[in-house]
Amino acid sequence: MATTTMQAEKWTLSAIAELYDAPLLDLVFRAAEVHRRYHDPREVQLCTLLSIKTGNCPEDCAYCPQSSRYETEVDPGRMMKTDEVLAAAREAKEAGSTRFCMGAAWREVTDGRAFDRVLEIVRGVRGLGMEACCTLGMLTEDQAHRLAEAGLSAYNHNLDTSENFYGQIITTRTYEDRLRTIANVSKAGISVCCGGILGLGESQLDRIKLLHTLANLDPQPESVPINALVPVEGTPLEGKPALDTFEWIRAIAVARILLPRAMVRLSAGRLSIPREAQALAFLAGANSIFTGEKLLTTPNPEADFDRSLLADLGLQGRAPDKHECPKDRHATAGTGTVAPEERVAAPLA
Ligand code: SAM
Ligand code: DTB
Ligand code: SF4
Repeated sequence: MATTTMQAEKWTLSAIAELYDAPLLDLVFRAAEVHRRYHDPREVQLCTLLSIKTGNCPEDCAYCPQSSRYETEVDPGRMMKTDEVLAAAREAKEAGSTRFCMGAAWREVTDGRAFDRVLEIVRGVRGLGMEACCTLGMLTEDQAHRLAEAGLSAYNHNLDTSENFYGQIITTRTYEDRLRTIANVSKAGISVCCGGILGLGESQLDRIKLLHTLANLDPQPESVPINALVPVEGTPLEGKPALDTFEWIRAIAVARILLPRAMVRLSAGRLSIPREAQALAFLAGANSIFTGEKLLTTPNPEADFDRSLLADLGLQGRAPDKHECPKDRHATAGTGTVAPEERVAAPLA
């Protein structure tokens, strides 16, 4: 495993396993306490995803409908034009999103026209006053610096699962490759968005190990997307049984306790999770959702569902001028979250 991004162990595997195995409601209660200490519990950040280059990806990620190795209904497309992307970003902003996340089905970024266009798009999204996040595959240090110069707020690159289980899901790149890109993003001063997927067929220990790796990254990711597998026809994981919703809540609660300052984002899979379970996820410390009818290629809850969910729970979308993303903080000094205590929460007694 790459050592550059690992810090002296802050959380041991056994302490995390103890947390993970606690009675569910004790765990949620503890996570809610941490959440309220570090964040405004009424606030949920709304994010919008856009696939700026869809399909034909050479990688073999077993969950992904965009891999060229699987026959799925995804229609591969050319890279979107800058104006088209910025029009979508404007629309997302009008619908209340404060973070615009752009995905490209690439193994890695290649220097040249496509990357130059990404830089132009990033400048455009930042010019709209939104946080800009990209997920473009592997990045070199130089490419990360160029994205930082263009004003990129955050880069999403997930570890997806434990190092042990990783080889059963992806064979075309290694965990080490993933960690190297994350280190390059950090070194360039861009916020790291790094999380995983639950429901791939991994064990509970794999989930604990993933959370252990995330918690001990140095610096810790500022954003942690928790995806529940969306099983897509044609992919090797099409028949996977649905994830147990309480396992989803457990992972969210543990992520909140281990990474108290991070935004914990409910990402893929919300469409098949009942609203009451989503409410419990907010109590357990989730504080961001992806809105809009589509994620990258798969469907997402409708705007009305999300509007009434937040209204019924007394939650509000984050205000457009409030920048929590550390990279963007200088833009609105004085709008920080509830003053956090420096100490890291201790494991459950
Ligand atoms: N190609 C880039 C990469 O892999 O880094 C970016 C795009 S990729 C779609 C971003 C993340 O979406 C993946 O790391 C994975 O966690 C998540 N994802 C993709 N397909 C999914 C699915 N069917 N269900 C749940 N999450 C999924
Ligand atoms: C992340 O962890 N989840 C988002 C975002 N980062 C890029 C993507 C979810 C994709 C779900 C499958 C699809 O819609 O293609
Ligand atoms: Fe390609 Fe990313 Fe999908 Fe893997 S997850 S197949 S790298 S688009």
